[in-house]
Amino acid sequence: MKNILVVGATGQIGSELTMELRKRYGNDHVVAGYIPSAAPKGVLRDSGPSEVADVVDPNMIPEIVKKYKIDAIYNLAALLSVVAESKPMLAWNIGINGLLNILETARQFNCAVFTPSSIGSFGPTTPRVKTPQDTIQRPTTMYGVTKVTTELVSDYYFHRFGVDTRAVRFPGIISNVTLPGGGTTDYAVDIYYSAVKSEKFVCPLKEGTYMDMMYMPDALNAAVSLMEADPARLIHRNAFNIASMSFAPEEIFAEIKKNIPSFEMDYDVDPLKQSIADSWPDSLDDTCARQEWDWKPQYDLQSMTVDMIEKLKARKV
Ligand code: AKB
Repeated sequence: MKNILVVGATGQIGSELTMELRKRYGNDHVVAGYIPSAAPKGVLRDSGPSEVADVVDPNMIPEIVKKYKIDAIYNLAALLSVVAESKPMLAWNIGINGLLNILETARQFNCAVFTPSSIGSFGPTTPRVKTPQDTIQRPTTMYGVTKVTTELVSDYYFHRFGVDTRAVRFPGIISNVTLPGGGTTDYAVDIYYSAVKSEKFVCPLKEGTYMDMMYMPDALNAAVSLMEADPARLIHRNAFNIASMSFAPEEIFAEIKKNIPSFEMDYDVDPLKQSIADSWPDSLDDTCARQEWDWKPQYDLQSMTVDMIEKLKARKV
């Protein structure tokens, strides 16, 4: 990868991924693509080039790719699971029509493409615990439908046209920089902000709701390591299960309480979020990622919690 375009560069993952890529490949080699309602600010804006890059406009992506001689695209444009349920047509348009614009550009200009899938690509008939890499994918949300389609279309472009598409299935991502918005796993970020602000946290999911989660540094490392991996070793492409921790609300609460003993939590279950969470696996089996490109996470619930609290306190959120 020499010149990289990040589409969705101001979102939760995009904002940190763009900075990580600039660190690894040089500031001028990583273009932050954004939509006008979410323009980059601060260090993200000042540290390298940025361009309006709306995936649903078929002309914009090829123009940027030509201008900057892009050879790899990280496509992070998507609506998250909860908001996609209220705007299913928009979720499809951004997730799939946008993806096709990216893949067609990649085919024309010979770019590699990373478009993440998610634990949301699974559904209630998927084996729930240690979900295998290759298994039933019949999601019941529009988000999940777009993610399964993303996996299929990305594999299609690889097999049919030789486009170097690769992806992981992200769990809930926990970060101390940019807040997520409209996801089912967002509570696992919000809970840290409440704890650090000495507020009682009201959890929208009930006790015993297990989902896979991951700390942002591991998520960024997964995306970049997979894109750097030796293609000869890849049996799978779109998309790899990755995992580092799985917990229920009472477990993350207990871990935070070890660090902030006065912290309190209540439950007020949101029926939509709960039904989405109930349709997703409790934990994924990431053996294939470990075997095919040496995936290995660094953080568990305990070390992530210490770091999150330290970083949020330092930022005086
Ligand atoms: C969501 O909750 O929608 C996302 C995801 C797990 O893909 N964080």
